[in-house]
Amino acid sequence: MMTKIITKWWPLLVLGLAVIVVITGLLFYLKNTSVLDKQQVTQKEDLANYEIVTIKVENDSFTPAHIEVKEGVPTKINFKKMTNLTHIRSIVSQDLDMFVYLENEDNYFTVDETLKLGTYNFNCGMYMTYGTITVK
Ligand SMILES: [Cu+2]
Repeated sequence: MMTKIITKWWPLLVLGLAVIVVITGLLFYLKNTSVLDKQQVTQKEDLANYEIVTIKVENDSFTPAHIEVKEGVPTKINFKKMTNLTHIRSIVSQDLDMFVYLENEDNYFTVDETLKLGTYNFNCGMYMTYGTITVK
């Protein structure tokens, strides 16, 4: 009697198990996906409490090539890549101990708040294209 019932219902039982496995897999997938989303959000640049100064990186120039930042004011410089057709791949400054690889359209560099008054040089990494940052 018992074996008869099992024989009759086992295809449904297998189907039920398969559905449970698929749903569990789907939940796992969704959970991992949302974790990824969260990581992307936390990686977003924090701009809220900073003064933002934008320097456009063009074919072989910086616009403007000279900027001023205020002493003691939290500042980020956005080296904004205007075109992919530029030889400038990074921004380098020995004065500022700075290396910014131009990976995205917006590339932020946080200016050290304790920088002394003065003018600091930066270049394209090949000493071809120059710019300056003055702290005043
Ligand atoms: Cu260069």
